[in-house]
Amino acid sequence: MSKKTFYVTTPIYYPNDKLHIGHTYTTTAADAITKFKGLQGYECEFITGSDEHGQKIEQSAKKHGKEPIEYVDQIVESFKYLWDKLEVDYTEFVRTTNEDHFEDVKYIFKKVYDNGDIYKDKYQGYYCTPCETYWTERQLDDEGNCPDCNRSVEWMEEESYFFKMSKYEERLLKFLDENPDFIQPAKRRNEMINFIKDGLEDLCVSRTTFDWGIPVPIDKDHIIYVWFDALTSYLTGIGFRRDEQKFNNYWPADIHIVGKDILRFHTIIWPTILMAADLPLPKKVFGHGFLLVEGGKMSKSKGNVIDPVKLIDDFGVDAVRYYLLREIAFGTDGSYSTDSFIQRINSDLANDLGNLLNRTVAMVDKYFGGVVPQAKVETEFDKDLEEVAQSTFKTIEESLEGLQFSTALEELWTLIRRNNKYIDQTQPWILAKDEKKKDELGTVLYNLLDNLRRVAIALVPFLPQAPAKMWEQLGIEEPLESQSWDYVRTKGQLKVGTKVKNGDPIFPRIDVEEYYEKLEKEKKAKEAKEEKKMAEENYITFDEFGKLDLRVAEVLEVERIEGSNKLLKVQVQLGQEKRQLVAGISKHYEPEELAGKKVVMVANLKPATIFGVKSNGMILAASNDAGDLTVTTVDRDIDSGSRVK
Ligand code: ME8
Repeated sequence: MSKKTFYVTTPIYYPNDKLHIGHTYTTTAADAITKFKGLQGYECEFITGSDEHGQKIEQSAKKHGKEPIEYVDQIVESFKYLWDKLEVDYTEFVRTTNEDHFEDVKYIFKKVYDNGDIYKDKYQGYYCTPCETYWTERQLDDEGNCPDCNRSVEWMEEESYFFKMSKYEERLLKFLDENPDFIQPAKRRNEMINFIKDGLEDLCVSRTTFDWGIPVPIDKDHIIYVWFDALTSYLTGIGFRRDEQKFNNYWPADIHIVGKDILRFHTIIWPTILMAADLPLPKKVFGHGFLLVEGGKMSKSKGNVIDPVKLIDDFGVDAVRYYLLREIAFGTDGSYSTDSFIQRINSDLANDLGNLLNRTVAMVDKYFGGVVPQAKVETEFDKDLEEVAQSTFKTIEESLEGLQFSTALEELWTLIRRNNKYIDQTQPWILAKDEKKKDELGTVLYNLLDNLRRVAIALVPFLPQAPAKMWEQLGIEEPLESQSWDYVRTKGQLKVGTKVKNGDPIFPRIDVEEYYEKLEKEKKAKEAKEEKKMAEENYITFDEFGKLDLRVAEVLEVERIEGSNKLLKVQVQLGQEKRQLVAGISKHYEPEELAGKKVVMVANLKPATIFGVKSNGMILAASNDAGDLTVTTVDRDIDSGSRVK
């Protein structure tokens, strides 16, 4: 019998900045579905990576004074650090700068070329560098900007290679018709179909305006279009052309999970490239919704970008993953807010789940000396309890088939709450008072513990840490890793006689006010640190600048200082006051040239004696490297003594 396999991918993200909570959302979803399939006995491949070529990356590197590879190396490390913190178990991380990938991209390009589907022509169009996409005038938005990201575009003309995408229009429409589940969710499917029906144009698949990329195999002067390069990573990751068996086991991919922003690339460009390369198409592409922050788009300029590393540090990895998967229906946009985050964690994790575990284990300790009792009799509530469990697990299976993580978790919490209700219904503390009810008490506690066992396993795809903590408190000896979905569906797998271990609450409640106070403190500490850093970097603060007393002074008399070829003795009028100062400008000004000018001077410079002459102030002058010098005068006439700020 052939092995059951499952292959899922995330987009390979651009390493031009740190990843934020939006990227974390996609990867968490991919990890959860992989772990669920793993529980169901599938052998899984889960590929993520980094999309490292293109003009945008080249420009970012330049801005940071780095070579592209040096620049991306460092950012890719931050990606991997985040995935480790998120406890994401990808099986391969594909970097597009990796040699295998280079060869795969060149191979696919050559294959499509040899099949007669790539030709050379001249390209003209409006180019959006951040999106690495050409647009026609008709496609631009009302302001003449990129229709995808609304940033400005540049008119470009270049000789390019073109992929005959238009040739595949009919075939793609037929494929979409025959595979109605290919594009998920369904509402996006119609958008894509309409886009195709508007007419597919041939796609420009090479560039000559930058070097940072994979050269066209038949023409070194051209670089392969970054999307052609990036999409091929889905083949690289599973051993394309290097490990035939593995590739055949996993390709076509079961699902590409992407954001709605790049669905078009995955449901139009990618399938047509695969058709032209004689490769099977992926089974599904899911374009999920976007994560907004307090209702708006996340952006650096707004300063509302949520850093997942900070969130994990503050609340733990389970909380972050739970929130992302539970709060927003996969496929629709959703809004992150700190309030909703804390509320969700407190009510679901701390209250419902944490309390159920705590109360149950404490009662087993109290009434049975910590030893799992036998379920000898049945209570009147057991049948319903098990019915809820069965329907919960069935719904979880069905919802996860369609990547409906929030429904799956909502359903699991129905079961958790049903167990809490079971405690209220059976009232173990009353049963405990009556020796004749001991068996009934045993049944109640056994059922609760056994359901907690099932919940712990069912949570494995979603929460990386809590299931192990629950397992520990339940005292189960078999390793959690050895458990499968069958153990979730089957009741009564908990061994009687197991010794439970009462422990700390697995989800302590978060105090909202305390958290905001902590954020405020951190903000202040950060500001203080930045201020200190600025001072260290020779910035002066506004207050420091205010210490300078700059004034307009009128030059009254000037004479050379004997014995010096540089210095002039200058008398100035400073409002009501007369001052004498020494200026080192005699190589640039004749004394009579200066008299009568209104110049800017530092009036509160500590007095000094220079060449035996008292100097009380300093005239400002500008000079350049060539040695030219000019004193600073004022543009319009103004009283001497006026303050310069
Ligand atoms: O597009 N909400 O990379 P990218 C939800 N390199 N998801 C979000 C999000 C948000 N606010 N912001 C980003 C690229 N994402 C290409 C991919 S694949 C062959 C090449 C997620 O770094 C979402 O999955 O711009 C989106 O599609 C992806 O990050 C874009 O990542």
